[in-house]
Amino acid sequence: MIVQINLDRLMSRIMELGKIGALEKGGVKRLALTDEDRMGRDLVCRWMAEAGLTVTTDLIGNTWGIREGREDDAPVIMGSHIDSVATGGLYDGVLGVLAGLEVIESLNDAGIPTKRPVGMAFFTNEEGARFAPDMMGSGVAQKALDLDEMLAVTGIDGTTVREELNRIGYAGTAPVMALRPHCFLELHVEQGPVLENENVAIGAVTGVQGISWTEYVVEGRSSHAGTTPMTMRRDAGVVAARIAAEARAIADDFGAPQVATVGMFELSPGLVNVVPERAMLTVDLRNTDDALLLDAETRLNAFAETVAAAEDCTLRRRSLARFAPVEFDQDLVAAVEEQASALGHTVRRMPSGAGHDAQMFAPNCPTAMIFVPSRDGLSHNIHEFTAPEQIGAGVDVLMQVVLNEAGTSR
Ligand code: HGY
Ligand code: MN
Ligand code: MN
Repeated sequence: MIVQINLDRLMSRIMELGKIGALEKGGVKRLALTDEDRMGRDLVCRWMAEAGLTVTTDLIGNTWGIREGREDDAPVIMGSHIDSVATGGLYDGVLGVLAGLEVIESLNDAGIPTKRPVGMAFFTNEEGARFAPDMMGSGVAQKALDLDEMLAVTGIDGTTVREELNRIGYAGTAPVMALRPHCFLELHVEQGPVLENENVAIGAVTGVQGISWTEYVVEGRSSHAGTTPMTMRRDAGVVAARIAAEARAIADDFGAPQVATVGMFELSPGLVNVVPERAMLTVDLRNTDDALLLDAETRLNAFAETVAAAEDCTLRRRSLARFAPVEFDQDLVAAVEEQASALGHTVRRMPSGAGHDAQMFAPNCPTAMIFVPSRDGLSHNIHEFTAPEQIGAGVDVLMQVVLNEAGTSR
């Protein structure tokens, strides 16, 4: 059975949601639990209610809507996130949430009942940019992360998750693990260059690589840039710079798929003529192989200790996120592949370089993801773009997998 989606409706909603937190030169800034996040949540909840869904919010703000099925059974759930990074695009996360809503509305339009209930969801703080770790809401919802610990997390602006969740009015009442899907499906932009480079329409995602986020704080002594002999310096900035260079050296030495990113780098007092007394940097290491990821972490931490001691500085290290690689359900991955081919789309299997809410559901229910291409492989960038026809192909595949999993009965 082929059910037509309304691509215009989906695209206009993506654009409308993109107006919330819109940046001057394009893209969005909708950091988790900010007013922009609240406004985005309110808009999507309005659309969910208009679609006749029963909407529920849990203790960490995850929100889902369910369309009843003929049988009161575990639902097929589609979902992703609507929070963004500070230089976010219009599609990261949003596509998976609104495509889920579009699948449901298209089923409504076509008057097609399903055996199983079908639902869609958005999860709190997938990005982890304001409050680490990432995939926080889905991690709590699937018991990979502890609710109280996450509510107590202090963000980069000094507020806590609990304070901000209450402030925006999305501290719900549904308990952890209230959402128990029959299976979980996430449509997402690839955010990398593979599909575009190979001119492939659909990615049948096999799993997600391991993720390690570490914050290093180096403390030395401020002193005069001109009068302090090099032998007397305790320069926290130099230590941080060496750690950052070593992170890149590890990625170069290990080779793909190892990646390393220094995303935050702060010096104090941060003045031209003062040797820095304090430095903070974050390092994001990822690899599809957990043993190699551990090697990378071990090498970097040992290096950091050595260079800090050599500069007579102290070093504090804090893990902000650590998720092992995840494999998706082989049958569901195969279903994505088969449905894409049956619809005439080119498709290839591939791992995800980015973290996703789906990885939190994978241990608890059959889970798979569908990728569509990202222009120039760009994401976490205001120029993130995927063409409507590429999005349409992804939603068509999502629809077919959902119909398969939910079962239809006239
Ligand atoms: O960091 C990630 O991979 C995701 O965007 N949260
Ligand atoms: Mn995302
Ligand atoms: Mn992202």
